[in-house]
Amino acid sequence: MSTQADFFKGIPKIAYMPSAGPGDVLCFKHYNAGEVLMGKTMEDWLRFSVCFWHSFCGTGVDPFGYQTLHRPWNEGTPMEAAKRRVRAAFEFFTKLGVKYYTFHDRDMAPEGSTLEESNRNLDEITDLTLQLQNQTGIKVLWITCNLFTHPRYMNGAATNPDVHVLAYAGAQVKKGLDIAKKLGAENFVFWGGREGFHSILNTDVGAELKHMANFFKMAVKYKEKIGLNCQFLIEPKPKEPCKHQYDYDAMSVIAFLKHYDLEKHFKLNIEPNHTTLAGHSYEHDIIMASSFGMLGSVDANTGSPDLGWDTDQFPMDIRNTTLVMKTIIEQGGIQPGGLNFDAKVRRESTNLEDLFIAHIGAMDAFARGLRNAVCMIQDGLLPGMVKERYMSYNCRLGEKVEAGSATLEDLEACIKETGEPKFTSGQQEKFESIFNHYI
Ligand code: XLS
Ligand code: NI
Ligand code: NI
Repeated sequence: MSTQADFFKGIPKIAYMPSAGPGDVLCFKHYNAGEVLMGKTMEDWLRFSVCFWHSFCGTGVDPFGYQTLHRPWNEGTPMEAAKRRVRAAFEFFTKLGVKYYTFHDRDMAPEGSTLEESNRNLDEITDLTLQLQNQTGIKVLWITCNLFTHPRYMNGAATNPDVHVLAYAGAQVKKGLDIAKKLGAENFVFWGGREGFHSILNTDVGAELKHMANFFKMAVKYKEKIGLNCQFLIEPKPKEPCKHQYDYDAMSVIAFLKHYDLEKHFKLNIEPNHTTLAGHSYEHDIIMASSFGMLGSVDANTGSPDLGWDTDQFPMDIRNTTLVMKTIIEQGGIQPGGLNFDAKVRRESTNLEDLFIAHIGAMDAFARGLRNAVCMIQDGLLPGMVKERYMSYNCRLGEKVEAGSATLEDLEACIKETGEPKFTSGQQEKFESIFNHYI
């Protein structure tokens, strides 16, 4: 259906062409939306989403250089440009064949000089997005509030030492939740942009953590009050912009949520580029969050392991996508979350076409990851080998350990009876060689 925009002239609706050659980059060679694998369509396993901020607001500015990406939609007054951006975005989503998008309140509509003006801007722009959503069937995967760009947030939002700043953040989140309801967002993300500290000398960490927890409780309360039916997500990140951010990684966030009795209201939105910044391997937080039943969504991107910051590159590495999809399949899917491309084309990738090529390449990388993981799971070889490693638990003592009813006396009795445990190879290289067969 037409979205009445024509910013991407000459780019057709992207089709699945499995036998296309290596130079054909404007088609999918692996992603076949309607194809069913293990009982679900590829589209439902992957639930791709395009992010608004990088792809439609990004200009290529970096700390060392000016704008390199001159987009035809960033023209006119701030409100005119906002409307053009929305139209360009819906044309892009439609041509790409992606059903979801994500945005921050402030990249959808410009901040005004008062809260009321910002809210009016957001109302006006989201009237247009709602209309385009209804026309195209494209939906909001998640909304988030930008609580880090405006100078008022320089010392944090919910963890700011000044309660007036916390209040401003709360007012902004209240409106964000109203907009989430208006647009039928399936999730709502909190990324703690400046929730953290640079120096312990000027920071009351205990107080800040409590303020942040109570801030989240207010959000839960308001969500319930307005009958907003969406999943709350926290996105961990260890550093940048703060030296130390409270939501360091999956385990820190899970511990925080459990400590403050918030865990039933939240899941995690894991961004692998943040995971690697925390010093873990790409798939680490995906598996940690999933193991606690807390993997809610993924910001599908990648960094450069040799760089210490969040480069938000498009994920193109098949090993990584295979490991992520393996976990997603094992937990039965990622709905109502999805794979959101919190990724930006390089500032040197200046063609409009590069925006399509980047998304198509990443979608194909995840489609391959999905196909690989399906083969791996259906073959049963690797899962069988893992199962075998834990076979010793199939005995009375093992069952008691699993059930939490064993005692130290039971363990001692077992060793007195059976003696020294025998050596068992972990066979890591065997596992790695077999894994390589599937990718
Ligand atoms: C920044 C984060 C951010 C969140 C949304 O590093 O990834 O983009 O996803 O605020
Ligand atoms: Ni992100
Ligand atoms: Ni990020």
